[in-house]
Amino acid sequence: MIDQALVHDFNQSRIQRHKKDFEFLADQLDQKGFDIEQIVQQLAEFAVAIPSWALGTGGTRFGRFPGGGEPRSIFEKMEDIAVVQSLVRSAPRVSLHIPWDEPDDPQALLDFALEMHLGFDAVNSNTFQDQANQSYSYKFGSLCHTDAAVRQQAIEHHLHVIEVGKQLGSNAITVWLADGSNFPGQLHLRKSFERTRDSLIDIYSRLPEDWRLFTEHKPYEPAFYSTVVQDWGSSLMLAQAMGERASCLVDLGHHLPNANIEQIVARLITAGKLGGFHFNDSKYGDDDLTTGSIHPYQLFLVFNELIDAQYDGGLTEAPAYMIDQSHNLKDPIEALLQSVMELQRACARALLVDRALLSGYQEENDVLMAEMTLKEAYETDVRPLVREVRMRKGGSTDPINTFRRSGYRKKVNQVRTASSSYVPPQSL
Ligand code: PSV
Ligand code: MN
Repeated sequence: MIDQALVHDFNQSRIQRHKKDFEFLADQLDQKGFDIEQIVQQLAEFAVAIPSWALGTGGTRFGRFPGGGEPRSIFEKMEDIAVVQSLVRSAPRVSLHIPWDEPDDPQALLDFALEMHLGFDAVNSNTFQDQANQSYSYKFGSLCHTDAAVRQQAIEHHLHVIEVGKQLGSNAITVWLADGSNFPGQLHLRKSFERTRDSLIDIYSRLPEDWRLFTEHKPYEPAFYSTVVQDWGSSLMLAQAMGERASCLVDLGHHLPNANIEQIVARLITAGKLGGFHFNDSKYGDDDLTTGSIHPYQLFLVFNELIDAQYDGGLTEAPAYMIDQSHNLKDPIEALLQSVMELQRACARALLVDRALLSGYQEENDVLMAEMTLKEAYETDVRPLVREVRMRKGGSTDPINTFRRSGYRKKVNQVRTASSSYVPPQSL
């Protein structure tokens, strides 16, 4: 794992420079009426879950180019996640995909996680692929299927995922369905949605008291004509039909180009149904690019809605945050470090929006000054702030450099010798 002395020494080697930068920022913020200590405290609370499937090199349907030292088991994935956490200190939980990362012995996995100071976030079901030994195929859908026996099998899978999650101390399940059709006429649009709704109500009725259920929408892929849970409206209808503990999960990559995602976030907050996020980015149709790599301003605007609603009480419960990316070209650990750092920055910037000022400009319809107020926060160089937060929590001021210096990848490359045979699930 990462030697904490290395992290400490690395931070110390840059401490003078960092202190100067931090003091300069503190002074700048002070002049704007912000108490940097308060911002540090708020930012320190931000946490995002790491998905179990993001640690191996993903692939596209055209090929996969595996890197060295890929984790061969969920235990090795946990080790990699612990490395990420030890450097960024905002990634304390793991989100499992079942059956991709189903533990043979959940108690052993939980013990291992606790040893690594990790916990479990929302568990993810998988009815978008057929599994060995299952009786019916999901070729034509799962919870929406025309055949009640297939729906029942999918419902039971969800109950099983919840059962595994319970043993791991998780308290939420995310349901993403590939159900849909490729051709007009293939599916009855209303009936398929209604069957999905009824299946979900069935699952929800058996959800443990202290659990939440998130529905995740996606406009297309693998269904290319109609996806049953295609958009946030459909997702909201499902969450409302299920009940109070059901809400919607927004995957940033699951929108058609130019969709106003921050507005979708705002609408879901108003409906009291914003449950969680999957962070990533997208230029065209992919939903696996590194968070903030394409649309960093949009990421900031999403956080702006979240922080705004936290302040005015619109958001009573923190959404479940997770990174949902598949890494094809970058070292997965480095890409995750980069993503968490990007999220820390977006959150920091949103905390620096002068909300009283913004609200005043909005009331007066001063369009330009309202926009400039957002830009003022967005353009602040918050790097000293996020470095300080990471350092105070025991992490690194420069996670990627520290990771490279640690030689971790090289070490696991030698140990995980069977890595060439490892085949991670293909990215969806
Ligand atoms: C589907 O594209 C998705 O975003 C869902 O969250 C899946 O669970 C995840 O990707 C993994 O492929
Ligand atoms: Mn997702």
